[in-house]
Amino acid sequence: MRGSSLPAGLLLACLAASGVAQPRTYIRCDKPVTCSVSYGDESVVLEVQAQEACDVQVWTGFRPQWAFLNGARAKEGWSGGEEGTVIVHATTGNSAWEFGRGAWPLRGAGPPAPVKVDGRQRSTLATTFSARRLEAQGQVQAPLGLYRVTLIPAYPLPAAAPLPKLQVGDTEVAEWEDVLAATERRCLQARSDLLIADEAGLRLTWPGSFARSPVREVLLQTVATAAALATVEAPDLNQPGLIVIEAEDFKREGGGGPAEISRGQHADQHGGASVFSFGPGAGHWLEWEFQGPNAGRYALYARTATQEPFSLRALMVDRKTPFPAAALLRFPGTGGWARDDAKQWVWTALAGAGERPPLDLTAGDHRLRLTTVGAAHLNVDVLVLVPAK
Ligand SMILES: [Ca+2]
Repeated sequence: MRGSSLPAGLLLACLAASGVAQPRTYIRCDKPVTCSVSYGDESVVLEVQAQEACDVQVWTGFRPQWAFLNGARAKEGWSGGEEGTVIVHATTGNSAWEFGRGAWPLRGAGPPAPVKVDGRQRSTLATTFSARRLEAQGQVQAPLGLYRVTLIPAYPLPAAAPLPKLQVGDTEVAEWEDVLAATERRCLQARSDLLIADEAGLRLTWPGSFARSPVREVLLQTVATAAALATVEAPDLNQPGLIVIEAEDFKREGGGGPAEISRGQHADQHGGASVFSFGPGAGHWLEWEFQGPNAGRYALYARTATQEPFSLRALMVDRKTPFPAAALLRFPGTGGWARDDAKQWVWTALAGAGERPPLDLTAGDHRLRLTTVGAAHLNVDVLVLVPAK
């Protein structure tokens, strides 16, 4: 429960707090003073702004077993008052008091939190504890890729405990899934995988007052690394059995946009048009439909252009990731947007080359989707499915 900030003056505060049946005197002082009080489960924080030395009586509801003044242990400067209250001997100026019971809470620098990437410790987060939260900060280096982020608590978390927020680069994780780790220890897993581009700052904020650090370790597990797609020769679009999907004929889009269709504003467009403004927002997706006349294995090629150093997309076929590397395809920078220079269009093989197997397709209707990962535009002219040898 958070109390109110009270104005200076002779102060007799009777706050009807939520969940408390009877109005109660929370703070009392016989001198002009400004106070605020907030209540945790086992602790009370009192902030005082006094124009002259005075005694402030505050309701705690328990006899304190420990006290902090401005973040340092305070054995003096306070005494027990009437039952369930404490009297603070406030000096002139600002002071922040904290009273609690149970184990002494951590304050100031605490034990660092290890960060592991695929099982190996790569860095630590420097932790600082205050009356209201744990904050931990650091950097981690990891190859450009998508990572699953898991927070392993140091001890079982009470069901009602507030959950942490973790900032990884520019992305904040505030939604966690409660999962059972291999060690049978319950842990928190970010609901969506995060992109890390070589190096990212990590910042963990966990509300609460802690007697010991709740963080055992932060785990990053590689979901997909972004191997660059090599440019390839243009496929022969006249060969039999090819399925040509014009990018501009996408059937659906979501997660951002809208994508724009260029009809003649770009160089050498196949089918007379191409897509631009695909991205830049993460999550923007385009979906195409096509018919596989024959069941079989197909390589997938794309003709794209981007002035960015690279542009990342996830590929899905029939709403599924066809192979792990499809979760992060790294389209190469082509030196421009191909507005005037047709050489800025390049072909890459999204499936059926390198570590990326061909797509196994049945005869009939299929959906193909590209989703923006990160934040870089990609111009797309045409996608082609070529029967794999
Ligand atoms: Ca086209």
